[in-house]
Amino acid sequence: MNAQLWRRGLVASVVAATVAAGSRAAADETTRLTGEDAAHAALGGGDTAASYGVALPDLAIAHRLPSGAMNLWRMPLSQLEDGFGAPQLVKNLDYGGFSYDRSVTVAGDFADITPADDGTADHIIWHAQPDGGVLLWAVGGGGDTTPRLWQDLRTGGWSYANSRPMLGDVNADGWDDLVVQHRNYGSVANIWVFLSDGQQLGAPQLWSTTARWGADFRYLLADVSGDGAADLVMTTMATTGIGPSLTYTAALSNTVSGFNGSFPLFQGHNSAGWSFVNSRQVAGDVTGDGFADLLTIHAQPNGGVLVWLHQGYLDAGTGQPRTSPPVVWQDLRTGGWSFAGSRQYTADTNGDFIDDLVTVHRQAGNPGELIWRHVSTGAGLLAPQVIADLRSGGWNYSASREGVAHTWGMFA
Ligand SMILES: [Ca+2]
Ligand SMILES: [Ca+2]
Ligand SMILES: [Ca+2]
Ligand SMILES: [Ca+2]
Repeated sequence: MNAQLWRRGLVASVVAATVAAGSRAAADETTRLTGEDAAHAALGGGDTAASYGVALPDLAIAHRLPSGAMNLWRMPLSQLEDGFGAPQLVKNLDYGGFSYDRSVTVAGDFADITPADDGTADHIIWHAQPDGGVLLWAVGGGGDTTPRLWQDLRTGGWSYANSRPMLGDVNADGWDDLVVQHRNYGSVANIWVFLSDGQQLGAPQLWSTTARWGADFRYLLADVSGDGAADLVMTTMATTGIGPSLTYTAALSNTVSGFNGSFPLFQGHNSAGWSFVNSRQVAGDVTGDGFADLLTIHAQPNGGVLVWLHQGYLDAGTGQPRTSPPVVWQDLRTGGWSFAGSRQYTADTNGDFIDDLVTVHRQAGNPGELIWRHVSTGAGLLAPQVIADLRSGGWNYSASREGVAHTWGMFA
């Protein structure tokens, strides 16, 4: 069963469960999935046994401490869960040389990192070493959040400065995999994949030797082909004045060993206002049809932001991934929205299997931040709603970074 059908199956079963119960499931009726649940492995593969699964995403936050070390936090992003919108401290890393500025943190659903892992966000810490290499640490959820050293990449040519870790489930087994863009030479980059086996990440595998490196290229992972495996989407800027100024191109995961092909998804001309520099990209299935959509978060000349939808689909003739012509999905040109002062993510915040937009926004005259959700109806975004007010309590927009871990639970 492909992801599209699988997702429809999920929606149908949950609607039935909701009707049977007479109301939307309450927070105490959901439990987290871990690898011990047979349903977990089925989530990525489309087994109908997982039809009671529900997204219980976490916003995972790394926050800089005055010492230069960091705290790791998680905040439930689904209204179905207890603690919705309330940050919880996962681990204080003010020891052992952990450095906020010398690391990148990536949150996901990588593995049951310890026997006590409860299925909440896993944090991968990609940490610079004095020799220029990298140590890869893993922090699970639950009662044991002591970092585990998973990989020693201080030799073998690994460079912290020339690498960028990302995540995506590239083999559709339900576990997130670590995907690292690593500069090879000049503007040429390799893509390395550390596959999860549900317990840890395996040795790096070379999945592409034709990726790019440099300030004109950005990558994200999203399943644009609808087979459940995350594909590699490249955002580029034209280097000539007359070319398109914002271009999206996909290479598709073959689910085993590589990203193949080069499928154009979007070309935006600078004469129409499209800008690589003045935009950022997030992906998610905000229309609920099983295909990842791309959202362009675009700064506006007079301030504010427009959110553009590029709806994903497969060309009926070729079977190749496409996106529909972009449409404005939300107009945030007024109301104080700032491109430079915000960061965007996607997550299903209300358990309807449609990804919603999440914005972390800086506040004028306050070091803290507000966290908003923009619930998708599948046909548009509802007015933004504050889900966490972090203007007090020591939160600092400029000294924190975050990501969404797409973790799962089930209806009891
Ligand atoms: Ca995987
Ligand atoms: Ca795919
Ligand atoms: Ca979609
Ligand atoms: Ca939703």
